[in-house]
Amino acid sequence: MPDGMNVDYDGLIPNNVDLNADARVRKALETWHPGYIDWWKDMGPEGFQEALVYLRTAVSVDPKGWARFDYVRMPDYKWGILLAPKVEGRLIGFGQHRGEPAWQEVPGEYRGMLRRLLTIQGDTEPASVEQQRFLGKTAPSLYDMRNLFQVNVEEGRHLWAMVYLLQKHFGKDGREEAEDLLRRRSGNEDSPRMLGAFNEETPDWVSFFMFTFFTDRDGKMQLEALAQSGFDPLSRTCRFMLTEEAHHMFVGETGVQRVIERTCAAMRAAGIEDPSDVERVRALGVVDLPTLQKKMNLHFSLTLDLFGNEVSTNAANAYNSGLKGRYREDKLDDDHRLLDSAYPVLRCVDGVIAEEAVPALSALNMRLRDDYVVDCQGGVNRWNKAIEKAGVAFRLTLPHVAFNRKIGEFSRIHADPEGRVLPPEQWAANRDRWLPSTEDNLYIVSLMTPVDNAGGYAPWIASPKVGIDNKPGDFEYVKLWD
Ligand code: BYC
Ligand code: FE
Ligand code: FE
Repeated sequence: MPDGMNVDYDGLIPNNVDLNADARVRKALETWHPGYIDWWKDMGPEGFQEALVYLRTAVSVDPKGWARFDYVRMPDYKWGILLAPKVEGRLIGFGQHRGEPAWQEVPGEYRGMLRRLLTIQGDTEPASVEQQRFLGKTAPSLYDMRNLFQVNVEEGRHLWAMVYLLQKHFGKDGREEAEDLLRRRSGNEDSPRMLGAFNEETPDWVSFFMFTFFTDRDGKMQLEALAQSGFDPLSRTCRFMLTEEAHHMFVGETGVQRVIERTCAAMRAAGIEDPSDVERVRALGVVDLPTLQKKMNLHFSLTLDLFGNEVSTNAANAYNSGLKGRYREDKLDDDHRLLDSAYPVLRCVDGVIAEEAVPALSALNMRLRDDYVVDCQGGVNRWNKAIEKAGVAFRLTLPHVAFNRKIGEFSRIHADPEGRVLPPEQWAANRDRWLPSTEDNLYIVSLMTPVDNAGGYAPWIASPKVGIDNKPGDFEYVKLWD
């Protein structure tokens, strides 16, 4: 069997990294474990720690059969450390070390940079669990509740994945970072999570679906870039995380799709032709499409901030050193060094947005963001197909990248969703047309009454086409009392 295919599933920490033979790291992880469980009980899904949830657990890294479905109490979930199998003879694919054997240990000169990347990646995982911790109480069905908890436990596992790398490869510094990952809290004034979007609230299920569509997709892009890493343990870790990430985006995309289906069906049944007749649509108890667009504008723009500055020496250094590649670097056809090439970047000079060619190395955040926007657009097109199929005259559109930004070129200006630069008064006067207003949010929150009978769905969302693990429609995905 190739290295990494054997999973020790029965110990305290299931793993395929032979923890039994590594007493130092094993001890560090076992020492960290109780703090993690305390964090999970404190900051994980509120009110459901005793419920039996029909969860998928990773028990192998074989692409065809790694999942086991069973009822589990979340604190008993087996958070394992699973790396994709080692590829023998793997070479570094880009940057100044291109062609050298991939590193199994951290190169001394890159310690700081790598530790920072692992810490930022690790920080987002528990942050999202914290942001979503109250949503169980308003789940529109047991199916959706189960999907929420599945996402939550897997984000917990992603934290384990980064903590393993920190503790294995960074000694005392790594153990301190691992402690800090349990100490910071989403939205906390004194010790917030590291990146902006992870300190925002996820107050309702429409936000949850938008978050898993847009923000988990940033996770996918960043993990894809790190999966290219010349530091082989990071690459292998990210490759396995990506198999889980696919489900998170499925939850987001199908969640929004089901909202759309329900809204369009209700409009048709009531004979409402005009999607912008918000008052009449809301009287039906469904999510009007203009508000869905505003939620999308919010989550898309918040997530764009996670790509950092358009022009970044951090990104250039991470690439040049072979630590963080481009999206699907191994499928690209160029010199993989980027010393002489340029890349077009949208910049804002004297209040005018225009394209400018900059050295490709410093434009890597921008490039990853561009790839991200293309990936988002695919999902939006599928949503629009559903609207079209229902015969409703409305289209969802991604706002311009300059809209509502807090990081980078556009953080200094205001722009409308079409990318026109606006004076501050005009932005203020129109903000509520483009982003959810207090009233919009109150309306959405008013829809969030829980439905917890097996097979039942809240009236604002359609039922899914297929069950999880092919279960029938009335399957009890969460046993609240037993
Ligand atoms: N908020 O040179 P720049 C996921 C800071 S999501 C606050 O442009 P760089 C998930 C930056 O730190 C994926 N600060 O930065 C999804 C830097 O500060 P210092 C998470 C920000 O490094 C859903 C300074 O500004 N993974 O997995 O090129 C659920 C200069 O900026 C922000 C990663 O992000 C911000 N948004 O780019 C669960 C991968 N943006 O050092 C999970 C690892 C920038 O000068 N991270 N700053 O004090 C990275 O690759 C990069 O750090 C970033 C930033 C892309 C985030
Ligand atoms: Fe994650
Ligand atoms: Fe995720």
